[in-house]
Amino acid sequence: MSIEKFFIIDSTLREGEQFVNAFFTTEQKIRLATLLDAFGVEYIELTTPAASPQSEKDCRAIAKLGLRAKTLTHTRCALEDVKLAVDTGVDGVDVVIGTSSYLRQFSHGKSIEEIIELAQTVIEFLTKQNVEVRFSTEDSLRSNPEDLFRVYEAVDKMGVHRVGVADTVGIGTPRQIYELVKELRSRVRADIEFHGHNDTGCAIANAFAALEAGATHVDTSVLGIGERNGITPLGGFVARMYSINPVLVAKYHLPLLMHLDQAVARLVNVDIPFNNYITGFAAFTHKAGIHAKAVLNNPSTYEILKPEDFGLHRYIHIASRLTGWNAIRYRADQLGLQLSDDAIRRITEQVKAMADTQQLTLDEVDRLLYTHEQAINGQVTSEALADHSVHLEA
Ligand code: HCA
Ligand code: CU
Repeated sequence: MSIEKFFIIDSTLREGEQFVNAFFTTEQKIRLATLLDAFGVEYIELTTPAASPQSEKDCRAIAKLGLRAKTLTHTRCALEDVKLAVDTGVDGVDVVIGTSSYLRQFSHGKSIEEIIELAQTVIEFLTKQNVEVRFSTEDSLRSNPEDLFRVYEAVDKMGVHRVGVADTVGIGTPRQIYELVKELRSRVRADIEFHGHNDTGCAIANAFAALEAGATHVDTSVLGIGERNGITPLGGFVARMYSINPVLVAKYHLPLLMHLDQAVARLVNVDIPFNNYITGFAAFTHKAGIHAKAVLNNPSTYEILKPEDFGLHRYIHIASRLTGWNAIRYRADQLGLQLSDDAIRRITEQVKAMADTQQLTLDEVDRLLYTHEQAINGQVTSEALADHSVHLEA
C-alpha cells in the first residue's frame, strides 16, 4: 500500500514525561507544545490529568492555548478518568487498556469480556462528548491475536475514531507489525494508530511498516524519549518518510527539528547523540577522500537527506589520513586561497603524513593552507613551511 496520508501524534509531553530524566514545568511544557505546533505535528498528547493535580492544571493550560495541533490526553480505561480528561478541554482522549496475559494477570486482572464491557461504558460516554476517541490495547504484540481482534472489532462498532496498536515492550519486528496492522485494517473502519517502543531498535521501522499496512497515525516523541529507552523518535521518523519522498514531510517545518532536539536534550539533561537522525553532529559529515570527492561533485552520491532542507549544512572533514585532494581544494576555495593543483596535491600529502602520526584539527590544516599560500606569494620562506610541520609534530 502506498502511503499518502499520515498524521503524527507527538507524545513528548506524555510518553516523554515517562523518561527517567524528564521533569517539565508548566512553562516548559507550553514552550515545547508551541514549538511542536510550529513544527506542524498534527496532535500533541499530554499526560493524563488523573496523574496529579499539576498534571491536570498543565493539561488545561495547554488545551487552552488554541494551537493548530489537536490536543489529546491519555487515560486509563476508567469512567472517572475519561470524564476528567474531557473536562480539561482537550480535543481528544486516548484510552488504553492492557490485553496481554501479563497485564491481565499482573496489572488490572480483567478478562477480555470484562475489558469489552468496561470499554462500552467508557466509549458510550466519550462518543457523546465533542472529542476524538481512540482506544488502544497495551502490549498488543504479546496479546492473543483473537483477543485483540475481538476488542478492536467491539470498540470499532461502538464508534471510536481510532484504534491503537501498542508495541509496549518493543518486541515487534517490521514484518509482525505489518501483518498485524494489515489484518486489523481489514477488520475495522476506524483509523489505526501505531505506538512503538525502541528496546531493540525497531521503532522507526515498525512505525513505517504500520503505515505501509494501512495505519494512519504514528506516535513519536522528540529524541524518542519515553519509558526505558523510549519510542519512535520524531526526527528519525521524519527522516524515514523524507527518504521515501520529501513531499510526504513537506507539511512540516523541518528546520525546527534541530530546535526541538536541542530544547528537549537540554530539558532532560542529555546530549543529542552523535549519530542521531538529522541532528546528530555526524549526520552530514563526510570523511574518506572517495566520499568527499563524490559529495563535492554531487551530494546525492552519499546523502539521501539534504541538510539544507533541515536548515543544516554538510561538513567535509579534511584533517585525516583519509583526506583526498578534492577536499583540500574545496577548503582552499572556501578560504579564498589561490593555490595551484600542484600545491594542493603537495599539501594533501603533507596533511596525510601529519595525520598518520597524530590527530589533526581543521585549524591546523587551515594554517597549513595559509602558510603555503603565503610562501607562494613570497611572504613565508620554505624553511618556515618545513618548520610548520615540525611544530605540528611536536
Ligand atoms: C505505557 C502505555 C503506553 C500506551 C500506548 C498507547 C504503551 O505502557 O506506558 O496508548 O497506545 O507503550 O503501551 O505508552
Ligand atoms: Cu509507550
